[in-house]
Amino acid sequence: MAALWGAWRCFRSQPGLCRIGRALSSGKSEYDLLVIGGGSGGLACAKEASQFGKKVAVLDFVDPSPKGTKWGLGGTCVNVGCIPKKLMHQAALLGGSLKDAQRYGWNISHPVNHDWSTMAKAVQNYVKSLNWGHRVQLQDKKVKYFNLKGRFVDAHTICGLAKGGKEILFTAENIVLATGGRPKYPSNIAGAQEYGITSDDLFWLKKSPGKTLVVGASYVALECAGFLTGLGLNATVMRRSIPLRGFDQQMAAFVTDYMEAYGTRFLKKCSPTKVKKTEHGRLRVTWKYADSGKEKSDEFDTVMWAVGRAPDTQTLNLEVAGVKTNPATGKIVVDAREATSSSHIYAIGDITEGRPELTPTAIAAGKLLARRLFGQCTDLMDYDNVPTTVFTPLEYGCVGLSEEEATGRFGPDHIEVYHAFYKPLEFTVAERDAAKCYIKMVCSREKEQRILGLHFIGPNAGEVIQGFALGIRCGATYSQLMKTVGIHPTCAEEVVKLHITKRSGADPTVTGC
Ligand code: FAD
Ligand code: NA7
Repeated sequence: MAALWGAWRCFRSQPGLCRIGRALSSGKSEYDLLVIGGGSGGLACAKEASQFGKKVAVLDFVDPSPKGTKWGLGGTCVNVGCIPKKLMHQAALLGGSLKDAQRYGWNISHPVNHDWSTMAKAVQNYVKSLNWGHRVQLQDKKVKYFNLKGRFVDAHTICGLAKGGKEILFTAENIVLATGGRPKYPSNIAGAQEYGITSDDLFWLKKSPGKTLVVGASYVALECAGFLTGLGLNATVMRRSIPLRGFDQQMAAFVTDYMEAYGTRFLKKCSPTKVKKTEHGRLRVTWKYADSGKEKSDEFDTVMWAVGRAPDTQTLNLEVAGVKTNPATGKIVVDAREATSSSHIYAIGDITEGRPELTPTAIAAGKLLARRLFGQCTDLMDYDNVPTTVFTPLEYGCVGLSEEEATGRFGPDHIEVYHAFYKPLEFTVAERDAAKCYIKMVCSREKEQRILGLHFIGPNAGEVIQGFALGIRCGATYSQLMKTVGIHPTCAEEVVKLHITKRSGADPTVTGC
């Protein structure tokens, strides 16, 4: 049997010839599970499936960015997302800590400079170690890894294309699509792709990006502009509408107000119209204001587009497998079991319609899917109350509904919003500005006041929100929270002390212990 399937696998030198092997596709599939995409979701699903003694393979392939940046196994989060982003955010925070340190008595000789190349090399080396770690884990768990770009030949057959053009055919009983997404470039702006970069490139730059324009205002844009500013670079955010669409807008305004007060320049209600290279090798960007129609321009060293991400579904040849996508987004339509319109083909993570684009949700969905497929498990992924954090200079963490969502869903008379402006103790001696350190908790107004959403701006926001997310998942109420003893002195204790309602109009500034 093994010999038969060895013969079945065709190894060819010309792309497109995979189709020839199709006649052999009767009989048992080679793999119990084949995963296309070795990122957060795909790797988690493959490793989990292998625990059930199943024969599992993962195909992962990274197309270089238009600027030629490429990376290894692990997907977006590891290579061009969460990990390098958080490390560069940390590098920026350390700059702030150096300033604080002097107030705390440390003698720091001046001038203090940041060296991009040193940081980038250290971050990139760490990412490479993670690439290696993923390969080792797959090997340990007996998951076969192929550095191939997958596409459907038919509903049970995948053709994997190697860098050099060679192809391998695979058959599988179950197929999981986890190919994630890639940053978009705007299509109608002259010079956008020729001269601009995206987050796929930023983290792999060997030299400092210098004066940078970041176009877009969602969390990728703000986080990147935030750490560039924190590293001492001149960073501008160009936004055409609201910041952090989808997040609580009062919190979003505090996040961007703080960034603006601490050095990030914001160009508002405008969009770029062209990018040109100057004779000195800089980039001249022209933009237009939506209200007045006036045009302005400025020179930058780097232009980074953070104008959204597109799911990597176009080259999968989904039609032959009967997998439906939403034509408006290109994302794969899945049901609560992550099943696509083709019953043995599943999709998880960023390529799926209507799911949060976050690593922990992709991982959890992948693991649960594997357990449902091969274990006795029937649990479905619950995408409600997923906590997240925006790693801007002043971090913003949240879980549950925004004030707007809660108001829209239940009506203003049926929700109670508790809030507080507080001062982190660390900020006092350091004489830091805490004007935007703010907590908001949205509760139902019924007797026990179930907590619907929690929003926190301040240091270590992710660490603060993570624990409360458990409470909210378990249906915590305001009265239970009030019985929770705080940990003193911390920022998180301010959550369990919230007592001023927005409705009261009282000053929510915390004074004293
Ligand atoms: P991915 O991790 O993108 O993996 C998909 C893999 O499939 C890639 O390796 C891709 O090259 C490969 N592939 C694509 N097509 C094929 C094919 N045809 N054949 C074989 N392989 C293929 N999330 C958080 O939770 N926290 C954060 O702080 C955070 N920060 C982020 C910062 C940035 C700048 C970005 C861009 C994203 C961030 N995210 C964050 C989101 C997170 O990275 C994604 O939600 C997550 O990586 C999605 O996982 P996935 O498995 O769906 O896909
Ligand atoms: P998002 O979340 O889709 O946001 C895109 C941002 O870019 C948003 O602020 C848009 O403004 C703006 N945008 C979109 N097109 C343009 C053009 N043409 N010109 C100017 N501004 C534009 O994308 P991200 O890449 O930041 O993040 C995607 C996901 O990746 C995110 O959920 C993370 O999980 C990781 P708008 O609000 O539409 O006016």
